[in-house]
Amino acid sequence: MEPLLQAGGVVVRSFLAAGEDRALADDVLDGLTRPFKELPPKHFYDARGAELFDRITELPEYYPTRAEREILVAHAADVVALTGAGELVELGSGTAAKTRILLRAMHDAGTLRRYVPLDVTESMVRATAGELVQELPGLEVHGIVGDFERHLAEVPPPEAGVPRIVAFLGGTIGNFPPGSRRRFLRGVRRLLRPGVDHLLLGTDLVKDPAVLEAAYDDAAGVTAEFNRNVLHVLNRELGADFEVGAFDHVAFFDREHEWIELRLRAQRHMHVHVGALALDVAFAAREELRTEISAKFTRRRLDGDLGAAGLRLVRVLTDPGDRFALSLSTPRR
Ligand code: AVJ
Repeated sequence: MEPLLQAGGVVVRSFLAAGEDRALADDVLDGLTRPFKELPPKHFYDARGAELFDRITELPEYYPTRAEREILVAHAADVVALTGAGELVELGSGTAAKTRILLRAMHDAGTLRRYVPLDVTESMVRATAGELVQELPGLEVHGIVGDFERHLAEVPPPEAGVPRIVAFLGGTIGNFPPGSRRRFLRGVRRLLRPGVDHLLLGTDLVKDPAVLEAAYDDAAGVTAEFNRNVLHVLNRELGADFEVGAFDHVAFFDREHEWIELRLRAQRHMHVHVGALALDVAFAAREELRTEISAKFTRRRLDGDLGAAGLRLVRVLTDPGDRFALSLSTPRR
């Protein structure tokens, strides 16, 4: 893949190509032909889905984004002092709204060298890169347009003598089912040098189920729209004929697994045709399709998952309300 050079310290490389339609098609074929239907949450995020998610982060009920930002505002300087970081690699960087707080702290500490955002949305990687090199003179941005589940190996090697932080914020780690979560963390660990680099991980915390459920079933119905949006994606990208309004939004906290589940429940018996897959799918009345799990963490779960990936917890930072945690960990030698 040829690097696409822009002015002023920015390189953006794209690793997404025609293969993406294939990935969606495979996920849909796998997910809709099993007895318990399921779609992976990454397909929520077309342009409309990304905009709906942005609106979710502003909802009164959806506290994680605000809680994580509070932690960063209070502790970014400590994180930089503890790690000495000169490079920030961010997985799923999006608009990099919260990342700016960290980059600014690195700049203020005089350590800032390079920012490596990795995101599936090329326009966001480019826009963010352009803005940041303006805001932070001397910053190099090496953007990667890719999927953090498949393209971790495309992250450039660290520079000698420049400590790195790999940040995975927002609680997105909670979208992985338990087994793949640990596998993913092992992949992340390979980006880190023992004794030098750190993972900065955002995790939502277990709390009163009523608070959790409200965060995923807001009064304004934005999360319901976000959830149903995945059916619009399938209609458009795969020529499916989902009657989107005939699916109800369902959100509940599974106390045994300690995760939030989003589902779409068919209002009645239905047949759906997926043109691109020549696939017919039947939904029974009230049958549910799982669209997301969002795991909530305890200190124990965090320790367990990081430990299983060969990482050792260095610090756990929380907001004053103990709703969300940002943790720093480093490879065990
Ligand atoms: C972006 C995965 C962190 O799980 O809270 C928000 C996505 N889904 N409301 C989350 C989401 C419904 C969000 N993450």
